Amino acid sequence: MLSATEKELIVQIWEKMLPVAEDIGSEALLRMFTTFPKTKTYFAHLDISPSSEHLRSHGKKIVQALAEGAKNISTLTTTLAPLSRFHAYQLRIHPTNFRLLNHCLLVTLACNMGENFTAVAHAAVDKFLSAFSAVLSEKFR
Ligand code: HNI
Repeated sequence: MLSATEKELIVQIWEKMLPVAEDIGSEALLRMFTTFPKTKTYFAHLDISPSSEHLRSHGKKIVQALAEGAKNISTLTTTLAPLSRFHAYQLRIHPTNFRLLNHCLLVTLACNMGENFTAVAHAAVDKFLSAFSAVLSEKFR
């Protein structure tokens, strides 16, 4: 579980990412599509080419959702309930895919935060993304 220090760090990191949400989110998605091409099947209805409007706007939504979740870590299950139902029932996203995006989000943060992406930040973000994804994928059957 996240310590109080880790929770504070998570909020700071995602607040810092908000002004560049499109860049961070789209880079993580592009990494996911390139490294794990099967994930593209869920986005067949969108133009996910590098720097496309769809890719950038979707990437922004992901970072904004994470930043919002970071501020409400103790109530993720309730705040994310609509998004969880959407991913499980409408989109039918298999839970394994969340680990793939989480990995790409970590790599993207590491590339963009440089020395500020310390081992402590790495561990805190990894725990947060795991908790976030567990809620998004828990309703999948
Ligand atoms: Ni996800 C839509 C956030 C993981 C495929 N996703 C969203 C939306 C948000 C979001 C926010 C927009 C909802 C809306 O418009 O009401 N997704 C997140 C977050 C994570 C995540 C925060 C994990 C950290 N999504 C995934 C994964 C996949 C995925 C792992 C598939 C590999 N998401 C989608 C698809 C959509 C989507 C597909 C719909 C896109 C569209 O606009 O049609």
